[in-house]
Amino acid sequence: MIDKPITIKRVHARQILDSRGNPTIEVDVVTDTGALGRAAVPAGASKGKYEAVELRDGDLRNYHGKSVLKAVRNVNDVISKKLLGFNVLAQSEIDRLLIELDGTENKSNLGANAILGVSLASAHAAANSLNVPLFEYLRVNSGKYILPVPFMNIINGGAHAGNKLSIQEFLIAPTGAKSCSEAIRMGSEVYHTLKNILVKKYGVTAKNIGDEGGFAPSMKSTSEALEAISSAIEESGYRVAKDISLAIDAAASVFYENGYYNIDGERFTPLQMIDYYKQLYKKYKVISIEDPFEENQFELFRDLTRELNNRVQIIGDDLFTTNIKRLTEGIRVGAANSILLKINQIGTLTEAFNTARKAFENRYSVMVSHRSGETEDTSIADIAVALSCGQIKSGAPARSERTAKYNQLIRIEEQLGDNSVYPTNKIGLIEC
Ligand code: 2PG
Ligand code: MG
Repeated sequence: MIDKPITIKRVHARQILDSRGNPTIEVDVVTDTGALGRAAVPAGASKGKYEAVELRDGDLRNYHGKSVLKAVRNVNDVISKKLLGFNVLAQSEIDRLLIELDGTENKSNLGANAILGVSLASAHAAANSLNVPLFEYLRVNSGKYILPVPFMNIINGGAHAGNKLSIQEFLIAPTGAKSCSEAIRMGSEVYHTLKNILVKKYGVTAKNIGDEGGFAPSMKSTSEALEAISSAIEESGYRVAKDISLAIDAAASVFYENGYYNIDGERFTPLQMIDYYKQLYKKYKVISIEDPFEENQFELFRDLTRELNNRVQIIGDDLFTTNIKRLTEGIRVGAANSILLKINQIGTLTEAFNTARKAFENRYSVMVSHRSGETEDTSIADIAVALSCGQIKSGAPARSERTAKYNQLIRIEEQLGDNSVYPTNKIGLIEC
């Protein structure tokens, strides 16, 4: 379809702030036709051990050691020289060049943050130069687009909040909605009802929120959080598990220590943890469980997936870190049945898309995800639509860095009209 290359004329990085007020990198790529692509890179708090390296300067006089000026220089002095004149439409070649230039397995040389900024800004520049939306430029299938079910994180715990909840994220997924925008409306209604419930029970400080916009009340247990959310769903006029499903991200590496899981003041063996999750399914119909175990315990992920008989989506986040090698190992073992896709865990768009393809081929579902440190960049909304993976998590339906992605989905849905479907009553490969 495209015969004439459009070349890269300028690549420029700068340091900006993310949603936690920490520095991060933003990259501009400009083509010879004058198209601009811009991308900003997010950052995690509960990072997986196997993620590609996010380069930070470590100079304590500069943003408490968190500045990313070296990554910025790597783009402006090293990467940009190689990319000038390159065909912006050749995404996989751009990404290959970035990987080769870095030369390490974990992108520790140039920094995965520098590399992702360029990779993603190039895709934006390409899409803009062709005058098509990013989701169309990156799409992997033909036919109608599948819009994602939004998984909204409305109670924050773990590394994202200052309360005693061990589980990091309590999410709602409006599976009974008929469209993405209706799902967002349902989620927002429940969020506000939840606020009232929490304030009544825990006092006005329960309005305080965590890193992803969810409330961070001084709760002490998982069941307390799930009860409050279930009440909020019902008080908003919806049915738990029918209209709106519950989900969690345990981020269990954070509370794992020497063979035990320290959860909500108790000390559980791995077998007790399996039982614990089975109870959550039984009692609250939790439909999706992310990182139920520590990031090296493939066998436990396998056991839980089997025990729940694939009725629950078991997602590997820190387990897989969007890395095709780790996903391949998971597939071999039968660990989990779903993967969280975070482009900055691996560093280039091409690698992340290859990982997603590998998942689809092996009947693993894919959920595209934000990070706890975000920016106004909305690329993940387009990426979820481009992959037609049917699921996204972008935090609460509140705070601009979170709602920016949901708002972009509303726009995309409007733009696509009949050319898209919302997967009503479906979470990845699971009917619900
Ligand atoms: C997660 C993410 C995003 P972080 O664990 O799934 O919600 O958190 O970005 O802190 O790793
Ligand atoms: Mg996670």
